[in-house]
Amino acid sequence: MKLIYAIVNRDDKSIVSAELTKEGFFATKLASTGGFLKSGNTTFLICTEDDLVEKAIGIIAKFSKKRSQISPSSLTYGAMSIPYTGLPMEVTVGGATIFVTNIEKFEKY
Ligand code: 2BA
Repeated sequence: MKLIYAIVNRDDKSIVSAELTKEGFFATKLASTGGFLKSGNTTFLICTEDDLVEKAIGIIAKFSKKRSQISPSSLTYGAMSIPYTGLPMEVTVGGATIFVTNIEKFEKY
């Protein structure tokens, strides 16, 4: 079995979730925050059989759009906001960032 971590833009989370469920995948959605843009995204955890991994990734890829976003012009350390030395820059985010790991044991009680 494999565990798929898929980080998707929050605007795509509903369609990705609906399509995964429609195709019979079990998924958990976690609210997450990108370290660079510091804006919210969604991380899906999907545990599935090895031979279904590519199908799940195909669904995620199909419904996760690429977007241009502007990087922040300041960085925040604790309560302090430090001016960023560079100008805000445009970055391309997504469609989805995906990691796949092996699962040693899977049980449900
Ligand atoms: P963020 O960290 O907010 O990054 C958003 C976008 O900013 C990235 O899009 C990339 O285009 C750019 N970016 C990130 N770090 C950068 C850096 N050090 N220098 C220049 N540009 C940078 P994506 O690559 O599509 O990543 C989307 C989100 O996926 C990330 O949001 C983060 O939450 C996650 N992610 C991406 N790569 C990761 C990794 N290797 N490990 C863990 N999470 C990752």
